[in-house]
Amino acid sequence: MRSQLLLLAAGVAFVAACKSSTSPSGGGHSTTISVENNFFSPTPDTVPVGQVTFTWATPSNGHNVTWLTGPTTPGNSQTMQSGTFPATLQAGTYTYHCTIHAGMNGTIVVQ
Ligand SMILES: [Cu+2]
Repeated sequence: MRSQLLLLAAGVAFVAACKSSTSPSGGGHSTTISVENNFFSPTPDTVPVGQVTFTWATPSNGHNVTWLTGPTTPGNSQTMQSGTFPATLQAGTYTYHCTIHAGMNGTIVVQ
């Protein structure tokens, strides 16, 4: 049990180190975007036309998805502490943020 906890702690530390990078080579190709404290992952995210689903990681400070720019304006989410939020996207580049946490921004490139 103790060794499992240590492994978990090491994994969390590794992920945290990755997230601190601002390298433009970061990003992903996932139709599921995690809403973390206080960042979105992956971002930038490259996906096909269609639906993406934001999934709140818990425990959550409470976050929302509010669209900023893009070829269409999907509805915004409520501020939530758990759950999921779907959005249907057209081709183009979308930007969004959480209105509560400065710097909690995301980009989705829809191809
Ligand atoms: Cu937030």
